[in-house]
Amino acid sequence: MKPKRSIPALLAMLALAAAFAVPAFASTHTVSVKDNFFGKRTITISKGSRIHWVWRGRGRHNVVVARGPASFRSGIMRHGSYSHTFTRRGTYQLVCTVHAGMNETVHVH
Ligand SMILES: [Cu+2]
Repeated sequence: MKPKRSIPALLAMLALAAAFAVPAFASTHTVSVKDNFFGKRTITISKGSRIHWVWRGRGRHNVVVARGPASFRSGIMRHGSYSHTFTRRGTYQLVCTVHAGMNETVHVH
């Protein structure tokens, strides 16, 4: 019979594993959509991570891939949120098609 590890020892091992693994962990990042800019102009995330855009302005905006390894597009909205999970590495140039110059760069590594 294998010896049982104590709970504290297991937790310590998990904490150690997490400390090393965190940069590669998929996670969710929230970005505000405001008038007329994205709350984060540049964001770097891990492959498999999700960005959750939350509309916090008064105007109508959308989130659209202008250039990138994959394309997606939210509706043009005044309220609400939109999410996308990035499953391909690379650089995504995102724009709001309603407002010239309203853009965001996402680096997925
Ligand atoms: Cu806009």
